[in-house]
Amino acid sequence: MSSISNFDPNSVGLTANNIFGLPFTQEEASLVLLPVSWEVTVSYRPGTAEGPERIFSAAMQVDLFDPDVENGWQKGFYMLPVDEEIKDKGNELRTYVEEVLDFMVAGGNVAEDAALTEKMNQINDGGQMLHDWVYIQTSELLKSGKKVGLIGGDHSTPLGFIKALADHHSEFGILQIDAHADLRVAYEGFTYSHASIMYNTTNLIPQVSKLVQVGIRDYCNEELEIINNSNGRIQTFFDKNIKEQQYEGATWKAICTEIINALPQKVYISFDIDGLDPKLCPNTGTPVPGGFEAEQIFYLFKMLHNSGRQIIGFDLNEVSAGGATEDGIDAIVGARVLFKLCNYMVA
Ligand SMILES: [Mn+2]
Repeated sequence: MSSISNFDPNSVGLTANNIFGLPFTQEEASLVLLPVSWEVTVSYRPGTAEGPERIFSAAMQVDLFDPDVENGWQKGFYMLPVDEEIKDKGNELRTYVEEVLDFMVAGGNVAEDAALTEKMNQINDGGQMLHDWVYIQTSELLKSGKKVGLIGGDHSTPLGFIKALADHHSEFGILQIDAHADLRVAYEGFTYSHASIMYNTTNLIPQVSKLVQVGIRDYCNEELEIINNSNGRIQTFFDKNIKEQQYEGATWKAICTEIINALPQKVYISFDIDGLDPKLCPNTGTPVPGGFEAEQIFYLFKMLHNSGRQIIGFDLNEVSAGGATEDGIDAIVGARVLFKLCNYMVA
């Protein structure tokens, strides 16, 4: 351990250090974070490609004492640098998506326009390229014995990571915190849309034996049918039902128990920041009223950990740069969510 011996956890976060101001190198860290600055298919408001860098910056202010997981940081967390080539490619394809969407909302049929059809193909090829890139990056990290977390970008980014985990775990569940079901089939014609991540995951990765969705409050008929026809593989705890149970006296603890009981022993957490109340993520791509306080989800994580379940990986996505200020509330909340996820991952 090079710099850990003279590291003072009570001091300010040194900018020369890595995430949370920690002094670990990639080799020393037990948990490595892969940033994926990609938001090609974001439908409404861009900004989440800057998420990893803004979270990194805001994470310097996070205090290292966590009463739930004391000294988790001592296991070593390290965030890889943002891959600028991937980011540039994403930004280029993003302009194509804007063209396609402008054409579509004006009533145009992309299939009848040769130039836009070509761009559509390039967008979908780009999604496949990203999926393969994430798979390779995370596979290498897992093979080198690291625990891995992924920071988006939009919600399309973790597909390759979940596929890499499926090479190591024959059966696991996904705990998805989200305002949206993300079960659309090629939303807006984009195979690897952020709104299709859980459709793609459950469709392409049979090792995912269970998908437990929490906080869902914006979804369409097609998605509801997929849930209802999944033979229990997809179990959704809708925001409305959770709130109504609480209005009628159910405790959050009882609801968390129900959520956790729906999950198998091994759990992957997919955390879309828009699952929280939009006051905590006002600049995210598609904010929806309702959702949770951050500490409600931290309590769910605590109960998940106490249940003896193993967290095998996580992603945090859709955290936006959030306007002109250096670190908006979006990134400040994102950094704290990330710290909890890291701590429970190594606990
Ligand atoms: Mn989502």
